[in-house]
Amino acid sequence: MAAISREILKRRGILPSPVMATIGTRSMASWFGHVEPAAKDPILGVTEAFLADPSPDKVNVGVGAYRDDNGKPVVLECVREAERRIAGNLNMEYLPMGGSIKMIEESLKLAYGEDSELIKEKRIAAVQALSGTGACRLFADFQKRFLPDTQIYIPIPTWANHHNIWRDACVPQRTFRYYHPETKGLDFASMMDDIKNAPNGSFFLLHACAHNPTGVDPSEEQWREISYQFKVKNHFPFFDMAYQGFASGDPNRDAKAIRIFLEDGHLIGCAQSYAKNMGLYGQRVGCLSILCEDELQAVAVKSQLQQLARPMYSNPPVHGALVVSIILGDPELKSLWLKEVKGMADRIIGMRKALRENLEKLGSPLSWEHITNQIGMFCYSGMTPEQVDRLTDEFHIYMTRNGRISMAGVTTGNVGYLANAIHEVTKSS
Ligand code: KET
Repeated sequence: MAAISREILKRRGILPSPVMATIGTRSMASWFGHVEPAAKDPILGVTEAFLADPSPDKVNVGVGAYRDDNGKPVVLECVREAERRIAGNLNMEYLPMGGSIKMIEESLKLAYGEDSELIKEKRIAAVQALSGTGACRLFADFQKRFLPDTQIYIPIPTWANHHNIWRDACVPQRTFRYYHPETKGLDFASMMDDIKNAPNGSFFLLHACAHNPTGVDPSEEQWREISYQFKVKNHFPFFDMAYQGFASGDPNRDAKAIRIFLEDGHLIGCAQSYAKNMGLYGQRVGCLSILCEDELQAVAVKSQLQQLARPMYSNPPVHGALVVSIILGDPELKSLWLKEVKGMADRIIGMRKALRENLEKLGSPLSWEHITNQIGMFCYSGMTPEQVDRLTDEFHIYMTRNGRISMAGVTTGNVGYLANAIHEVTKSS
């Protein structure tokens, strides 16, 4: 009886009220009997599988987390120094609902430009967010609450979690074309068509730089054309900027797409994350900003963002915000940070060259030019899910099934092994 009603309810998509189940002589309510295990996360699930593998040869190029050339996680020197300054000196009281004012100020300078008039005019509503994910989610919730009839256009492909974020915020999703599998580059013409064909006033999710997973970004000229077309269509651009500094090694240059849109007078939204560029992954520190028409509007929007945060997590965590504001607020620490970001970006660029060279030396019949053409943390290799499965099963190499290689996990020590394995699974394709 319990099994039948559970089945029916499941088919109708209704959650069952407690179902009576009999265990031995006891009768008890089964509150959670209908809960099926969730599908594994396509990115974080890879780390779980990697950790469970006892092989000494194993390599993790799944999650986008930077490693040094010994394959070890990195804490930046500027972060260590900021932590020394925090320890024993600063209190850990609640931050305001919108987070650290200082951290927000510094974040806006990074995204909108050191001397931005928009900052001076106080036109930007901004709150500290739970890293990039939290910033996207807060924006999606804001969109649902205040623009309930809008949809979000998401590039294909994109970071898998974008789909989850806007789904859970109950914002309908549409897609736009972005990547060309044959050229392994940007499908600019199709992207422009989709932008033109979307209803006027649509919301678009754009990766500000270092597109994940493809490593393919529009050129400056193409961004200008995109911005122009957004103007014509009155679309709203929401920039996810999770990799500022990781594309070129220079955070200012990596903000170019945003600056082009600002020059053209758009209102924009922007999610910033310090996970990658400051290595603050687990600290969950980021910023959501929305550029408004004037200060009055910005005050209202910020108050509503805070209102969204309050019942969810009340206020954001303090430690990462202190680290970020100390680093960005101190000219010496800031220049150390800039040097360290550049160092990370350069090591990745070096590994791109090494991986490509190794594959070419092995006599691979395929072209691997895209490894060095793509930028940011990832190489979208073009390998099929079956080839990736073989890499994992036969070589203990862990990566997402879409063929994405996190170049941040490639080292001088493992690049030869990785190239050899890739060659083995692709040479007959
Ligand atoms: N946006 C993009 C495009 C992105 O790749 C990530 C993380 C985030 C936002 C969120 O990062 P956060 O840690 O919330 O600031 N991407 C890597 C990690 C993950 O999947 O969570 C990844 O793609 O491996």
